Amino acid sequence: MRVAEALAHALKAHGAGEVFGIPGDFALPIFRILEETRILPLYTMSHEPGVGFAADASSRFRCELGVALVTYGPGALNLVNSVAGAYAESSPVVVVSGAPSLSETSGDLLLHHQAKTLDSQFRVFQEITCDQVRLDDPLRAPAEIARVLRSCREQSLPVYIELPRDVAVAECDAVEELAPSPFDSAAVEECATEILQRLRSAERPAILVGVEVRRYRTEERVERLAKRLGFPVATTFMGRGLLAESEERVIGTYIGLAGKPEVCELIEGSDGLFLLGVVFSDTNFGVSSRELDMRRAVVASGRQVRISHHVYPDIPLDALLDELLRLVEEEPRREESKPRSVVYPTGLEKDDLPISPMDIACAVNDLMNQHGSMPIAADMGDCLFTAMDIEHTRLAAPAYYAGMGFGVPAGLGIQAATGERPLVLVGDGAFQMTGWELGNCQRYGWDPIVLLFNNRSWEMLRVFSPESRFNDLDDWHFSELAASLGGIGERVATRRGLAEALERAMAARGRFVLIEVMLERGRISPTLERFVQAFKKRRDQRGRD
Ligand code: S1T
Ligand code: MG
Repeated sequence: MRVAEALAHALKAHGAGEVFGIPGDFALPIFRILEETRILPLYTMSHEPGVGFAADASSRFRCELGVALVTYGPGALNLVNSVAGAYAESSPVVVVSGAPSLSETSGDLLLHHQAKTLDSQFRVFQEITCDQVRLDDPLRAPAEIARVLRSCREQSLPVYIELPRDVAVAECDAVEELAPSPFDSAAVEECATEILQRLRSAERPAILVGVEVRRYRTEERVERLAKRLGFPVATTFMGRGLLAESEERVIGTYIGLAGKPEVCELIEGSDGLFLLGVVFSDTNFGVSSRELDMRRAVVASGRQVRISHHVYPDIPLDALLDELLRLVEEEPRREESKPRSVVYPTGLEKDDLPISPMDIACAVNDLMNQHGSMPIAADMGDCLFTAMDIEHTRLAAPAYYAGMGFGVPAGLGIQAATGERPLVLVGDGAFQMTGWELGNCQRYGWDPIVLLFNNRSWEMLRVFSPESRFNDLDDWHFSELAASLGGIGERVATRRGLAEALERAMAARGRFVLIEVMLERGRISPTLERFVQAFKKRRDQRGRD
């Protein structure tokens, strides 16, 4: 079999469900082989950042590898930001880049698409992936592919595969999947026992879950554990959407002072906090009112467990949860309390008043109560903070890396990966970056509902710098673009208009619906308001230190 074929089979065997990409001459053989063999469905998009975001969202939703296939040079380098975001937020994206043939690289001339040296691209990706390979020998290729794909899955981080165009069509053996990396089960047992002792001696134990819980497919196990122990669960900001399908065990999302006070109190007041799969970032923790009591906390993330002042290295999250469950399920069941979750707004007044971000959350809650929950992709901007008042449902968003442009292509990735119709939340600034990708919906029959928060502004920046005029944007009348991109567009400015447009959108299947929601500048969500206040307070505190 040809190397590109072996790679496609291996991607599929390791869990990839599809390939997103944009071709180029150095990648053409790989594209041709994919199209001809149909090993995995292939979706092309318009700009490589969108390819990366779609692959990232697919991996977040399916908890499997996402694949981005691009050409050498401008294609791959256009992907850098999306892959950096995937790295920051622990999303296992496989980057496959075409490359010049070995014979092409030996001449004196510079090759087209070459930046500084022929290795520049490899080195750039070394910085934002956990494992890399240049497949320049068909004999070694199967073992190298197996190694890199195992790293991607086990570390839940992006990897980079460079495939020269002549090697793509050379013959090689099939890829044999490697066995999982070994770990010490006695260490896992001791660690789990110690964790339970700690948590049980606490008066106010609580569990805080982060993205790794989903990446390692352990949501259901965490839910069982929390239920069995009777502990309340909150998600981090980045982990919003985790355990969305569990029976109301998640009480809400912890964002320090920016979040709901009851969640803040539960987490910051805990004397036995179990942080599971949590990434320590400023948006997750930077706005807390006081330090979390880390001396009494247990932190399981990045394949290690930290308890007070000691560390257990090499403890896979799934093995740890299996052991914890084995221990607690041996014991008699305890009376379990059901925590009360945050209450979300519903019952939007259908009047002619202007729309606030909170009204959008309310309208979406009404819609989902009526028609069932939808997966959500949110961009960076006030739309993400508004999502904190939308019922806890499956969500993909760049909550830590905070890169704009994720929302629309991520929505397409979700629909490709799950077949479900997604809801996309996006600001006008972010839509200017990647909104065009909606034009690809018609080819594949995708029909996301897009709620575009149009405040003609980079509003989130305005709150930090109210005096600046550079945050003003023009009114682009985005809804008028929808028809030429193959979708339906509506522009709404009243609460009645919004509720009715959403109902119409639900009824319209087969084409994307873009609802351009007009918002006055300065009208921001309560969560963003609190976030900004908390951030400013910390900044001022630091200034005094
Ligand atoms: N460029 C990219 C790719 N990502 C970013 N996060 C930024 C720049 C900086 C930035 C923000 S928030 C923001 C910018 C430009 C404004 C967003 O505007 P819009 O999408 O219209 O949403 P809203 O009006 O609700 O703010 C961050 C966080 O640094
Ligand atoms: Mg805006």
